[in-house]
Amino acid sequence: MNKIKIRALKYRGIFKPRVEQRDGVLERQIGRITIECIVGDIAAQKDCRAVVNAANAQLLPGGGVAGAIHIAAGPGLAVECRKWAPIKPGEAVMTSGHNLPNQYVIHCLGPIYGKDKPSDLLLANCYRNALKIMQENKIDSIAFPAISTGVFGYPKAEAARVAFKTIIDMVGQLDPDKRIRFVLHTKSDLEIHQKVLSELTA
Ligand code: AR6
Repeated sequence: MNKIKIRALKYRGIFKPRVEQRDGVLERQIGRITIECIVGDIAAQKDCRAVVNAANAQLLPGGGVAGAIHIAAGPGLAVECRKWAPIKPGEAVMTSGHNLPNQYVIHCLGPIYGKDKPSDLLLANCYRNALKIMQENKIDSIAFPAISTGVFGYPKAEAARVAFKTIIDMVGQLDPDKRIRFVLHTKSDLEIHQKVLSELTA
């Protein structure tokens, strides 16, 4: 959603960003959708119905997020993943959460920055497809990691901009009262995401 569209929605009273900042957590309300940014472990989000995996194409255990999720979920997750693999950059598929505290895992394959092109569109597809799955399955809360910003090398601020823009664009297609959380690995990643989200919704 571009600035003119946001201004028009603000004028019509649909888009009223409400900002709350507490204990380093940014919470932003867009319509009746809440976006939160926190520092934490993606595999320990007890209060989210679904958690997103920054997967590899084969949906196998890996490093980073994929390592944390598969370790916490147990071996049953890799077995269930076999029926969906391989997936392409930008795609998302859903499995159950196994031993994770979440009912579902949504696996997204982010683009390798500079190799899978156009990287921004492929990254946006990850967020769009994950939110479509969220909507279709009436999932009320979801936790995302910063897809592609680790091993896949996507610059963090650029990736955050793509992620938040995609979500803001989709707000009108989502049922109300959904909670979308970004779980960042470090305080500096949190600060980058907070800055970008604030700029996009100022
Ligand atoms: N919780 C939250 N964020 C994390 C965690 C965690 N436990 N661990 C890392 N991050 P990455 P990608 C951050 O590499 O770039 C895997 O090996 C990390 O600092 O997990 O999409 C897969 O098998 C970074 O900001 O995902 C794939 O082959 C972000 O999460 C490949 O890496 C994503 O880092 C996927 O690469």
